[in-house]
Amino acid sequence: MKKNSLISIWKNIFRIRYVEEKIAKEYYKGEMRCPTHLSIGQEAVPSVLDQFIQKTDLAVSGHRAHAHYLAKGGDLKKMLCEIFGKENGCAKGRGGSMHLIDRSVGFAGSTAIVANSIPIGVGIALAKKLKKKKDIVIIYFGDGAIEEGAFYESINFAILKKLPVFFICENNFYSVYTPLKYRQPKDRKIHKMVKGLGCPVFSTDGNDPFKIYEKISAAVKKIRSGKGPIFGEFYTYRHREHCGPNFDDNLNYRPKNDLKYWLEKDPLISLEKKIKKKKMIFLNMKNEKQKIINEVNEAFKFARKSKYPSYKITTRDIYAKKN
Ligand SMILES: Cc1ncc(C[n+]2csc(CCOP(=O)(O)OP(=O)(O)O)c2C)c(N)n1
Ligand SMILES: [Mg+2]
Repeated sequence: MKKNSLISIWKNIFRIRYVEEKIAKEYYKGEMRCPTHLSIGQEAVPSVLDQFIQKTDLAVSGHRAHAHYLAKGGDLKKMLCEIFGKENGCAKGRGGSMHLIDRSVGFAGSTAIVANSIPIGVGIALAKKLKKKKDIVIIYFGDGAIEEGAFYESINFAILKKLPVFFICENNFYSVYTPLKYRQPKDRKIHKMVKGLGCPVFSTDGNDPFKIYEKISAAVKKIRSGKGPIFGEFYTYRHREHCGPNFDDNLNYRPKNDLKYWLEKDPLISLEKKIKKKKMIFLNMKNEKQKIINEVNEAFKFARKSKYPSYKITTRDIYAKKN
């Protein structure tokens, strides 16, 4: 990995982490009124993917989308305004945390219904192919989405039509409180099951930027060459509760040892340790962090100052209206 890539990946991870920790810290104030699913612990995959994609490549995501949106180049101020329910938000403050969209940077949208954005992403890929574009489509989803019919219809179609789709499964082993062992047959490896459908697959440690870099680099190259979709399974772990700012391991639904293992593999802390040990980055990391902190603090101020959407805006684009 080149030094510039490493710097950019580290900055992405730190920036996403800082934004979300600040959301968590300030959530109690009651100004952010939407359900909010944090990606803390899961920042590495989108942070690395950013190295290989362009604005014209499109991404879609689900409920846990902050990291995906920011790493695709989504505007931080617009994201925070959206979470604060303000008119300057990327969906005019009408969607909240789970409905991020910024078409100017190729973030085609996130939705709250599990697996809902998978067929949308495949449809976009079909359009790209019909228009003979070289772009690819990234579809982010969790292990829970594998239990939805829409996933199978969509991937089948993408395989059949050789569509330029990168299916990215962030497997954090849980759907809310339920571990995989209560949801899928014992010992099933998701990527192996998907291979059986006829899709090229791989799996890797989703917290290790170096391993992710290697896998994503090869996958994106192959998808861009027109050989059809690839499915990547990335093992990772969320640090906090499924939805909201708190830690919930007092509920004992996750084995203590697993938690300890994954906290030690925290993508930010372990990357910084590696960087320092091998003296890989020679820039002043402290200064760089401060610049990011200032940018994020500024964006929070902007969101707080912004106004709520007008009645005209909140009632626009809706199906049901009173007479
Ligand atoms: C179709 C549908 N079923 C159930 C839900 C409720 N729900 C929201 S998030 C979630 C868990 C999804 O788990 P996963 O896809 O693994 O993503 P993670 O939260 O672990 O990132 C569930 C069941 C929903 N939003 N949509
Ligand atoms: Mg999950």
